[in-house]
Amino acid sequence: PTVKMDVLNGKERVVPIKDKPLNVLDEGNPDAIKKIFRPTENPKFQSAPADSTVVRNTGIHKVLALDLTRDPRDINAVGQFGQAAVVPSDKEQEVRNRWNEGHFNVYLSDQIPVDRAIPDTRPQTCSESMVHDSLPTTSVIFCFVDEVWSTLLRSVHSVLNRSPPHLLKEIILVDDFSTKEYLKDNLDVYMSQLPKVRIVRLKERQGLIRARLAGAAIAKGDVLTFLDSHIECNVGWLEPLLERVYMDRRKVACPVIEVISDKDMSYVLVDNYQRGIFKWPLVFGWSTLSEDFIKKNHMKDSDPIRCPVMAGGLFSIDRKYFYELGSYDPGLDVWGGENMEISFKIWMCGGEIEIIPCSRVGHIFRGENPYKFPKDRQKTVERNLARVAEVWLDEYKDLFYGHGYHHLLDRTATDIGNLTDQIELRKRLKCKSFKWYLDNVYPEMVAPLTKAEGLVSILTLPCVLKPQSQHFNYTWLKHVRQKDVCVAVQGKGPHLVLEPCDRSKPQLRWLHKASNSALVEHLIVEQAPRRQCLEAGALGDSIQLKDCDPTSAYQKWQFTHYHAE
Ligand code: LR7
Ligand code: MN
Repeated sequence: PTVKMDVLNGKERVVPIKDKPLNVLDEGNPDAIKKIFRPTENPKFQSAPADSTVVRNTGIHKVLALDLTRDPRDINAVGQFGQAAVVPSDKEQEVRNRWNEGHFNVYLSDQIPVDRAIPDTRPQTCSESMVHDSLPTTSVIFCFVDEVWSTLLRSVHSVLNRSPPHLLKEIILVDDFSTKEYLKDNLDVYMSQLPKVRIVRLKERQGLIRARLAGAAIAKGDVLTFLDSHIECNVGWLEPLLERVYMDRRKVACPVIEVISDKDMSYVLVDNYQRGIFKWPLVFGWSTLSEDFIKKNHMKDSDPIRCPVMAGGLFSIDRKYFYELGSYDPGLDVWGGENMEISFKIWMCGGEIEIIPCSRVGHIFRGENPYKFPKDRQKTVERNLARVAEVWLDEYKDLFYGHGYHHLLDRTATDIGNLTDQIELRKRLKCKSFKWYLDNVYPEMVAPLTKAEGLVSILTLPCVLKPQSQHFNYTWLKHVRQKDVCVAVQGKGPHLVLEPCDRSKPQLRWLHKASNSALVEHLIVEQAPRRQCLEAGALGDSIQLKDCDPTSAYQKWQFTHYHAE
């Protein structure tokens, strides 16, 4: 018999369907695809009147605007049409009590129908865009750990309700060893009414990266589509993604990620022309294309946007291509950094990453991860990033370590694991250099290899611009460096030597610290038994390490030229 979970009490019981069933396409019915649905209309939003008629025999058609939530069961339901839901004043305490279950308004999420309608937020011009009749199929993969029940269901239903059934091969739910009871038998029972949904249970916590790999390993679709487990796919979201992959299998297509408010669960449309970028030390961010760029390239708001990096959670990739690229580095743990890894890998090894504005998916952005990290969160993410830096950044990895991650260079304190396979993979795929990536994919990125250029010498000598033997760079790793040698403290000092630069040795690191004015700066050994300063001698005498004396003119050092940071 058909069953449905009572969402509010879904953790406890399974109830027979009495009212109108959930909006689920009849997958056995080949005519279902011919039903024409118009996108949700909400006067608050500019709605693209996509024409969903399939133009037969031309090989192409306008994007199907299939939306089974167009005529929702309960138009007065909380949060219906993606509108802000209001918390009654006597429920505010409950909202607070339940917040940490998901780090968003779990109370409201549970009130909102799992198949609510949301506004069609696509740019107007999307109604004109055409896609091929013979698009590849996709497996949608959701990984989750302790996801909120109503949110997980809403994610799944949004895919079923707004994807052309012939393109949706399956939905794979990968349970990354959740601890919540309701995600066990109840989830099995609930999903058993949805023939396209498969559940994979991991036997121990793997983290989202290896969980995605477990989902991909059993996927049968031509294309893998990864999604976070607290999303709502918008009308027409799938075909534009598959179209890009179909046109070129090395294109990796991301939807525009819109915002589902963590506070009131409203669906908020985001600005156009955003692309994914990173800043040092490998921090993901969004950046709006400049008006000049848009004008120069005659861009429409529906045109694909090339992205130096992807956000990570939502994208479609040709399944075979994913494996040709070596999928993800399986040595990445739990959360973080995998979006950098796959982005650099895609671009440097011959692919492309695009945001497709006609494809839109809402995502609940949360202040904190609602699940536990098996090890320290900070250390896990740092370690992942160090793996990425070591494999992909070439000489630019100094910039990564130099922005607050010096401590990762001490490999006795941070074991980043074995990288042989990843380095081999990069060689085998004949991937381009990080310099190529910066020059060609992300030329706006400021990536100076040295922080400053100036004059310093182990002996105190009159300054001459040539020969180069007087030229030293103060680098991002805090080295005072000339080509491959660095200024180092010999033993406990006070004498200095030039040694081969070695990023792991603390005695090679100098703190160049501005004191009274921007021009006078001390060079202090950071990790000597005590902080000591570099002191010039009389002409011809050696430079030595001495106790710091803020008033001494002999301890003030100036680098004559700084690169912009
Ligand atoms: O151990 C874990 N096991 C899991 O299965 C940890 C997480 N997960 C699941 C989790 O339940 C969720 O469905 O993995 C998914 C992503 O985890 P989130 O939602 O906690 O991540 P996030 O949205 O905070 O972070 C973004 O960056 C991550 C870096 O590793 C991933 O790439 C996420 O997929 C990614 N999310 C997005 O790109 C959505 C837009 C956010 C932005 C910007
Ligand atoms: Mn997320």
